[in-house]
Amino acid sequence: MKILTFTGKTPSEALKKAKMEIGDEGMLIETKEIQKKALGREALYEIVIGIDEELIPASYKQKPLSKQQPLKKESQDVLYDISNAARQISEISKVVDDPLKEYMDPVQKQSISSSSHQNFVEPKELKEIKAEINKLTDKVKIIQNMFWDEKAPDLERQIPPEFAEIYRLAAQSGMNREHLDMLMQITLEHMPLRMRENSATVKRYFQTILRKMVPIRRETPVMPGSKKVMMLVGPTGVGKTTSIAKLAARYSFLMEKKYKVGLVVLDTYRIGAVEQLMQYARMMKLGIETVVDPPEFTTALDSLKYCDYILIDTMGSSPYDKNKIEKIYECLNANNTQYNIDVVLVMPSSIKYEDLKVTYENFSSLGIDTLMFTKLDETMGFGNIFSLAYETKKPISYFSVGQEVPEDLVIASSDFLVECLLHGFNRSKV
Ligand SMILES: Nc1nc2c(ncn2[C@@H]2O[C@H](COP(=O)(O)OP(=O)(O)OP(=O)(O)O)[C@@H](O)[C@H]2O)c(=O)[nH]1
Ligand SMILES: [Mg+2]
Repeated sequence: MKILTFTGKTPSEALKKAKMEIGDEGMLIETKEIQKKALGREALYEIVIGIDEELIPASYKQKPLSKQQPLKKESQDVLYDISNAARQISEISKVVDDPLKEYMDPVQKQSISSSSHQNFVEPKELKEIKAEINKLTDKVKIIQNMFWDEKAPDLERQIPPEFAEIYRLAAQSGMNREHLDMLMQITLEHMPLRMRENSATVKRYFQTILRKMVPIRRETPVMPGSKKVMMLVGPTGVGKTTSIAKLAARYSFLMEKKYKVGLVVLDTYRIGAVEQLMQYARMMKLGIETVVDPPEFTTALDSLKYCDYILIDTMGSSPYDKNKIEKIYECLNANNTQYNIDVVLVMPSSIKYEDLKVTYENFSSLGIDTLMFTKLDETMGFGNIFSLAYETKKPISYFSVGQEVPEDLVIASSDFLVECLLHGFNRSKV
């Protein structure tokens, strides 16, 4: 393989030069800023391309080595943890032929590979017409996106038109700007040259990166002889009690194995709150314990020791109400059983990223294990959810997508979240 370098005022300008000189066959290895923009001086970027020697067009004349830009060792102002990103990208590069293939079931994969082996040869003219139509469709999209009048961040000036659609979709999803720019930077730098041609392949690549970056806690059924204890905490009215009822129904009736489920209510200040869960417990014939003071917490857990799952409902607290959060903390502290309690922070997806972050910080003294997002049916943008999980590195365990018990509960998956983020919530895809 031959290593060639090209320079330009932006990475996309350098890329255009590369395409003009050596066509589309090269593989982008590195992009770096070799000269910072300063007063009266343009920035200068260098891209490094690897290409098989026999694919270099005869018309291409390589500059003598002395005239090429020196390769700098370190790149300044690194936006993100590059080693981490590179590891993820190298995983992604294994699936770049068709990033979606990774998520297909074996039957789908089989049918794709067997159909590709069939001897069907498309007539050349038809292929050309299809390619022209694809190019035209893409150009229309690019023109549409040029009318998008969002205030341009610095990075946007360097974004090639084919990336504009995905950038607009992600920006409108409520994703934190820094996260979006970082994701875009990774996509720009690591995407194989020949995938940059049209916005559909750019979108697929970006989706793959997003999927890899969402932390998800997979649901693992409780092992025989052990127990799962989950406590749902969060602001008032976010859907904790409703979610407990959905989870209780799921574990006791809806999984392959039927588990024994018990409920504990810490919310004893409001009669209504206890009554709400009591009704569900009666309907599903579940054991239920109420706790007024922290010392009763251990007794309540002990009396449900015959259960496989114990679900604990708590009083809703404003994220600023330190007293109520403190009360929950005292109960957790008073736990004298050997059970490990999974603390699930429940938050509505309908609030913006900054508010989710404040909520998370105020509840973090409870030692949050996973995140659960509710009311996905009441919002349009899902970038806030992605950003919170990405920023806090706390995995998402469940989504609640409506008021119906038990059906409006979704086991978290990165596929589902990325689909919501880019195309909105669609009940038929649940
Ligand atoms: N649209 C929609 N409504 C929901 C969802 N989850 C819960 N709700 C509704 O939100 C309201 C509050 O739900 P609760 O489960 O009582 O909320 P909570 O967090 O227990 O409230 P407090 O105990 O008062 O803190 C109810 O009307 C629920 O039906 C959801 O995913 N989507
Ligand atoms: Mg409640």
